[in-house]
Order: sequence, then structure tokens, then C-alpha cells
Amino acid sequence: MALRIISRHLLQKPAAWRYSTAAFPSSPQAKCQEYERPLMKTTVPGPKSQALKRELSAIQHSDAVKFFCDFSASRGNYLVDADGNRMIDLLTQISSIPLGYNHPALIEILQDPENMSTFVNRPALGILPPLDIVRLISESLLLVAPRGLRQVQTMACGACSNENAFKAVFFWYRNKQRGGSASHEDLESSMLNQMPGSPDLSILSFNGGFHGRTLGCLSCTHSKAIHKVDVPAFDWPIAPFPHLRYPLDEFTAENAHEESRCLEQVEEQIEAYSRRGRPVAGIVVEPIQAEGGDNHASPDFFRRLRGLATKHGCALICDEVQTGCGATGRFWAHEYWNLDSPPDVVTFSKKMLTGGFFFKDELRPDASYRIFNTWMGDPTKVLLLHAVLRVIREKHLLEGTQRAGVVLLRGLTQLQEQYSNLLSEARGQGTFCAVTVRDQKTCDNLLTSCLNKGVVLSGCGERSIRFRPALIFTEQHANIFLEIFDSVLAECK
Ligand code: PSZ
Repeated sequence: MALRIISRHLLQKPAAWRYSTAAFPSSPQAKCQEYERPLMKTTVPGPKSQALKRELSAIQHSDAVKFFCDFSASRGNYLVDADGNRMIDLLTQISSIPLGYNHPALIEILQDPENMSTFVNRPALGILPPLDIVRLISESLLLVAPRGLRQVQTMACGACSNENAFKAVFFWYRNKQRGGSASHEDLESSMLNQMPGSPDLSILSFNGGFHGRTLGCLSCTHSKAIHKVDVPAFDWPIAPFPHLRYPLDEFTAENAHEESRCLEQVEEQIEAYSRRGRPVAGIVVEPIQAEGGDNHASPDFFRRLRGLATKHGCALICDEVQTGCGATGRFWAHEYWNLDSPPDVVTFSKKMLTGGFFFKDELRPDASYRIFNTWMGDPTKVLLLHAVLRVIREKHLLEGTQRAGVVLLRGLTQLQEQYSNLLSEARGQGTFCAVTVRDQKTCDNLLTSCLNKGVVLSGCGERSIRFRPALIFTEQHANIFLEIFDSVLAECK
């Protein structure tokens, strides 16, 4: 019965790739073609989205839903909603669409009958992996492994990746402390959540950081109270993240001073928690604090943080869930730092399509089933990533992102000069850009006006607008957006 319903549903609603051939002439180039400009038919959410939202609200809390997406009709940088509004997308499903909507290279993966069994049979990767898994990982994830990190573990999502990275760090730290694997006493006491098996260790994180919403990660997340309230948290150290002045190159001395202040606090916290018997096993940091408001720090800050981690025997966990996979113009944002020694762990998800983490050999768990769950990721996502990475290489999308980023940031800087009562602190790396708005209410108003003129955007921090386009966002797309943003700013009181 259930199967019949599903197949009828599939027949009524052709899958995305069939739509794309129907809607466009069949040559591959034509299939790539996206729309030319936004085209709005209603305000957003329009009547169809509103009706769907009422239906959804009956079964789940859905106040956060902005509108419903017609993914079949969406193309490239353009997201089409239930009411047929066509918008240029600078949010990309919270920074997680690498090549825009319905990219032909991804559709090809689904059309290839060779891939059928991968999509139909989801394995428990930790015990029964498919026979092509080594090739698949070698030809995808390992090609982009950060320098110095040769081990990789896939996971489902960003929080899951960080959560397991923390665990790997704790295992490593305890084995180092003990000089070997867990003792009988460790095993027994862990069953009762007692020391020494459940040790008093901590992860140091930064004010304004975001690392996910699962229990361990949430103790390292400090961007908004609504994420945290009512959930028990570990008493783990929290250090200040630098509050820099932008543009960074105009305030180098002042910013260096601020960074030193924060690094002193990091070291003080590490020492204080060690004295309290809760040593810091790892430090987790985003290369650019994203949810917290697109807060940047200099390569020098991160080099010195790396030094502090090494000095105090803590692992450095670089959370590239949002910055990874090219948006900053380098594949990994931490490549900008020129570290002497790489981070110990680099976590990823979002545009990488699969979650997971790269890590140093020393952080390999000492026994099986220590980092484990049912799926441990999903080979279909690695298959799609394989195609994403090929397109990034072949189409030189990192260079394209750098070029588009220059136009976007230059445009934002000009608008900030023109509307200096509204905008400040234009900042960014690649297309990973943001601008601060006068106050929260104005920020919300600007976001709404942009949406109704066909630009999907979102805020970050208290009153910043962030830009998270796909890697196929070009100078032309930046100009289309800037023109619309200019008109929105001109109408803003
Ligand atoms: O509100 C939310 O839950 C959001 S809005 C954006 C995110 C989450 N980002 C997820 C994220 C991240 O940006 C960084 C730097 N680290 C970890 C995560 C968690 O990833 P997910 O959401 O896949 O668990």
C-alpha cells in the first residue's frame, strides 16, 4: 500500500532531472542555462506558500518557514518559490548548495544506472561498506584533504561531525595522559558516568562561535541564547573572539592589540581550567565566525592560537562547516593562515554535501566502535561531492568565487559610503561577505524588502546581512544583486 502511494506520487510529479529536460532544450549547455534576472509575481510568502505553511503548522512548529521552494523549477543561482517567484539566492539553503540548483553534473549522477544501487541501498558504513568506497573517498575527499591531514571520517551533518571530532580528541587526550588505552577501572566507572572513565575534560570555544546544536556542540555554541536556553551545558572555558575594525588593513595595529588581548584570555582560561582539574583537551574555532556575525580574525591570530594549542597539549579543531568548500576563494579558509603545523582536526559539512572530519594520524581512535553510528555518512553524498569537486576544478570555481567576491565586496563598500547612515563594516573573503546594518529593525526591513524584490538573503549576528551564494555566483550575479540592493537602500527611511 505504502509503496503504491509512493509510486503514484512519483508518476504525478516527475523528478527534477526530467523537469530540466522538459523545460529546456536538450543540449547540455542549454540545460545549464539559468534565468536572467529575478522575476516576482507576489510578495513573499505568496498565497500558495501561506496555504502550505498553514498545513505544515498543523503537524510541526513552522514559524521559521519563510516560503516553500519549487526545487524543480529552480536553476543555478535562482530559487523559485511555490508562487512562481524567481529569486536570486544569496543564502543557498544556509550556505549548503555548492553548484546552485539542478546542476547538470549532479543530475547526471542520478541518471546513471551504474549509480542506482548506491542510491537504493544505504549501507552501515562502519561495518559493511560498499566495494567502491575506498575509490570513492580517494577520488573525492582525499583530493581536497587539508595539508597534513591524511585521515578522514564521514558523518551525517555538521553537528554530528563536530560531536565526533570532540570525542576523537578526548580519546587521544586520555590515551596520552594514561600512556595507553582505557583500563578496567576506566571501563567500569564510565558505565556510571563517573571518573576516571568519564573524565573531567573540556573543549575551549569562543564567544560568538557556532558549532551545532547537539548536546556537546551546544556547550561550544555561543551565538544566540535561544539556541541554548533550557539545555544543560558543560562548564567549559569560553574565550573572547576578537572584535576587529574593518576594513582590516586600515586598522592593523588596533586589531593586533585586540587579538593579543583575546589570546591572553585563551591562555589564562587553559591554565585556569587545568588548575580546576578540567583540562582543555581541544580548542574549537571557526575561521570566520559565521552565525555569530561574520567576525574575522587575522592569519596571525590563528597562527598564535595554533602555537598556544601546541604549547598546552590541546588539539586545534578548525570548524570549516560553513567556511569550507570554496566560498572564501580558497578551498579551506584556513589555507589563508599559512600555519607551520596544520589544525589537528578539520570538520566539514554543508557545501561538502557529506559531513565529516579530517584528522592527523595521531587522532585515530585506538579501537573499533569508538567513533561509530549506524550510517556514518552516506555514500550517495560522497558520489555527489565527487561531481561537485570535478566541476570546481574544471570550471575554476575558486578563481570565479574570488573574482565575484571582489565585485561584491567593492559594491558593498561603495553602497556603505553612499548610505553611511545605514551600512558599515563591509567585510569578506571570496563571496563569504557581510555588512553591518544600523540596527536590528532596519536589518530585518532590508532583508524583507530584498526578498520582495527577488533576493534571498539572511542575517547573522545581531544586525549583519550575510552573503552565502553558490560557487557559480559570478560578477554578473553580484551586479544584479547590487543594483537591487541599491534600490532597496534608496527606499529605506
Ligand atoms: O540555526 C541553525 O541551527 C543553524 S543556522 C546555520 C547553521 C546552523 N550552521 C551550522 C554549523 C556551522 O555554521 C558551523 C560553523 N559549525 C557547525 C554547524 C552545524 O551544522 P549542522 O547544522 O549541519 O548540524
